[in-house]
Amino acid sequence: MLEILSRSEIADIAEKVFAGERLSIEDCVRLYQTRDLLALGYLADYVRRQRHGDKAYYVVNVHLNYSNVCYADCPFCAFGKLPRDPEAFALTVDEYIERLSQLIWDRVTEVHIVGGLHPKLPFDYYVELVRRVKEAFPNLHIKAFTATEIHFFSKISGLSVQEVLERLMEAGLGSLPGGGAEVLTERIHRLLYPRKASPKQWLEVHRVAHKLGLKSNATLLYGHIETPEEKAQHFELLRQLQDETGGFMCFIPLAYHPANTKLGGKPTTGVRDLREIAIARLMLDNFPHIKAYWISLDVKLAQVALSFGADDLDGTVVNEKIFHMAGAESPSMLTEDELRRIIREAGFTPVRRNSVYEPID
Ligand code: V47
Repeated sequence: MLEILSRSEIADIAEKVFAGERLSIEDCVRLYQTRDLLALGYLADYVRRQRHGDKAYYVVNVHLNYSNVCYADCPFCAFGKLPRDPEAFALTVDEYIERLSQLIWDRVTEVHIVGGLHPKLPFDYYVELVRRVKEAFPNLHIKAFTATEIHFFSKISGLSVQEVLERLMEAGLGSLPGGGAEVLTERIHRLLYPRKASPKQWLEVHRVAHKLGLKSNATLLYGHIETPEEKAQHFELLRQLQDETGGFMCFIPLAYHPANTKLGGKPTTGVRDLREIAIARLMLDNFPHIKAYWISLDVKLAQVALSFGADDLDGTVVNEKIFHMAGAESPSMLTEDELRRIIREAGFTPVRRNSVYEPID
């Protein structure tokens, strides 16, 4: 074993990683405690290279939110607004199509559509939204609605989660993004997102989606009040579901941004961000992709994260609101040339992908 690892306080975990053994919850907690960031990064990079060699993926995509109205009022969120808030908005389907038309150009292959839990919009609005986007842009992959929104649609429509997903898939839904998971424990649910889908309900939506053949992602919101043990439990639940269904494509650790939130607190630091990426790669041994979301990490750190276990940078993004409302200082978009340059300068080969990680051109 390399000297950097054999002298490290995580030498025994390194042995497990090299032997291809699954790490335990206790291992995970120790990885959160180790001061040996380079040993941790080396291990994550080792696993990443076994899976993906020197490839680093990106997608040419756009984000467009249909509404920021949300009755959930989560204290960590700066995006959601109560209906009476002067900044609250909800686009009609016509307005949505009009705005989307202004963002789309010939290389865009994906639109990422999410919004708040709107107390008044009927389920038919969401079906119509997907149907009209697909009609207007038949080649676009529609990655839309977190498991939290899907669970909410089931509540407002009286349909089962399966029926909700089937209707959206018929209309043109292509995959589910990974938001709304926050931290999948009862304590964090009670304290930070009590009005939204519980850990069990969030996991169940993904289980049903995977059964229907719909691929999805998963996230973790870190850097607030969560403990290492709670994050270890989060990984364990995701890993178990992935063993069962194989339907997750990608995991995205999301750094909490405190500006303009009720929860407040301090932004995360670079070491913590790199640690989260590396631990995700090591714990989620059955997830193909780990995303360094440059909107959340900022571009320079996302580039370094490619050497700490990440293999995907998301994409051009354009028009991001959730993180920028909460103080993110990253740009609002990157061009494809910029993404490729960042990847090349980090020593990796850029691979443009579609929404299900197939390489294009
Ligand atoms: O679920 C909300 C998070 C998520 C804040 O699937 C915050 O490819 C930080 O899930 N600071 C939505 N984070 C974003 C999301 C996502 C983004 C990019 C790609 C994908 C994907 C998924 O944003 C929410 C919540 O966990 N969030 N407020 C905040 N103040």
